Amino acid sequence: MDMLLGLGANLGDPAATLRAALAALDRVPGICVRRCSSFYRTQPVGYIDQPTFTNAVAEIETTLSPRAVLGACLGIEAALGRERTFRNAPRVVDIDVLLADGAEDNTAELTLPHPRMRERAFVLVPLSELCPSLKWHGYDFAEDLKKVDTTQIFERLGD
Ligand code: PH2
Ligand code: MG
Ligand code: MG
Repeated sequence: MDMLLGLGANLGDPAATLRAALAALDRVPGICVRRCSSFYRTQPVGYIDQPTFTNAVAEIETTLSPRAVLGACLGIEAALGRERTFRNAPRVVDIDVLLADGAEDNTAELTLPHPRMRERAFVLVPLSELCPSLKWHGYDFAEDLKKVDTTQIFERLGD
């Protein structure tokens, strides 16, 4: 099954941490990281008074369920030093499950597609780099991208 993950970081060395997170994901049995977008420097959304973020979207192939992948993501966040304080707070790394092939989910732990991804330039811009014309269960992410404020994307950093 293919899944898309959103990665974000704004404490420490964000680019190095995103690379470490991708390597750690690839080491999880049953997860293979296929591709990752460029890294983008982005304006904080939600809670504004915090450092600039570095964001990316990665495509994985996995034999695991979305919830098991989420569990792996949370474990990697903790191993890389994430501390949870308040919602939208600065973080060493955040790894979100955005979409899973064919799977919808709506539980307290995990909602798929990610409920806020369609309004977030920091997700849609890297997503469109990987999958320029992705449609999913009636959603059209290229159309969503036209509606968001892409001035929140300051810079494409390569990877
Ligand atoms: N993540 C959030 C809230 N706000 N802003 C940017 N630019 N990038 C993020 O990854 C991000 C955010 C909640 O997870
Ligand atoms: Mg998260
Ligand atoms: Mg998040």
